[in-house]
Amino acid sequence: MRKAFLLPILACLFLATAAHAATVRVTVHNFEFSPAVVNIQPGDTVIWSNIGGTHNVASDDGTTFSNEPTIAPWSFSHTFNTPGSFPYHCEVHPSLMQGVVNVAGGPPSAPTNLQAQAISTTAIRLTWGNANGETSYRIEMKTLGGTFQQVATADADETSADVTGLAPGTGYIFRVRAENSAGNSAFTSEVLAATDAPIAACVPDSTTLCVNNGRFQVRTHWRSTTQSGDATAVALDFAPDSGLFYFFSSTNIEMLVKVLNACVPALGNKYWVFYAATTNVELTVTVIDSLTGKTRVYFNPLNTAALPVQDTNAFSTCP
Ligand SMILES: [Cu+2]
Repeated sequence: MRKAFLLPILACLFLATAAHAATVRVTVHNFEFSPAVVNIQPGDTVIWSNIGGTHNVASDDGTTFSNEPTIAPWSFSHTFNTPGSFPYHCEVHPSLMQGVVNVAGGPPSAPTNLQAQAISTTAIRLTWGNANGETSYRIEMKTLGGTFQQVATADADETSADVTGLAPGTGYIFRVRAENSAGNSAFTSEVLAATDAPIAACVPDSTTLCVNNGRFQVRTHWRSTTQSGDATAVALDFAPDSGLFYFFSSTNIEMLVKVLNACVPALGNKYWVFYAATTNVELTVTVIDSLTGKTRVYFNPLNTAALPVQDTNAFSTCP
C-alpha cells in the first residue's frame, strides 16, 4: 500500500518541476546582450540568439558554459540547474559585451564598490552596488584597532545606509554583505571614513600641529603592545607646511607629516596629505581642515611596518 501511495506523489512532484521550467531568450547584436541581466529559477534555460556580427557567450568562470565565436546567425542554449550568479561575456568583445544570469535559490552575490562619506559630525553615509538575490544587507563597523560589529541593516535592493551616533572627527572602518535564507555573500572590501569635526581654529599645543598657514590640524595617537599615547608634536617654523612627531623620546623622531596646497587644476584642486613613519606600532593619524571640519584619518595596525602615505585626494576643500 505504501509504495502504491508514494509513486503518484513522486510523479506529481516531477510534473510540477518540469512544468515550472521556463525558457528565456537573449538577443546578441549591436555589441550587446539584450537583456544583459536575466533572473531565472533553477532548471530554466537561456537561449542566446546572435542576429548580427561575430560573437560568442562564455561564462566568466571559464567552465559553466561557452560556445565558439561564430558569425551570425546562431543560437546557443544552456540549462541552469545550480543556484548562483553567472556572469558571462563575449570573448571577441570582452570589454563591450557582458551579461549575467542570476539563478535563484542560492546565497546572494556580494554588494560591490562600497563607499563611505561623512554627512555630519556624527554620521557617515555608506553606498554600494546592488547585489543579486538578497533579502537584506548586514552593515558592520569597527573602530580603528577594534573588531567588527553589526550596526545597521538595509532592505533588499537598497544601496545606501546612514550610520549615526558616531563620535566627531573620528575614523571608522565599514563592510557590508548581502543575506538571504540560503546564506550570506562575501563581505565587500573594507572602507575607512571619518566623521566631520566641529569647525574651530587650529590651536597648536604639545600634541597638535597646525600646518599650511594653520589651516590643518594634525594629531597622532600611537599604541604598542604595552603603552599608548598621543604623539608629541614638533612644529617646524622654517617649514610651515610640515611637522614632526615623536612617541617615546624627543631624541627619537617617529614621523614626518605634511599637508600641501595643490589647489590648481593641473594638480587636481586638492589639499594633499603625505606622511612617513619609521615605526611598526599602531598609528592613528587625524588631519582636520579647520575651515570646513572635513577630517581624514589614516591607520597603521600594530606590529606592521608603517607604509608611507601619499594621499593626493585628501581634501576637496580648495581654496
Ligand atoms: Cu562580441
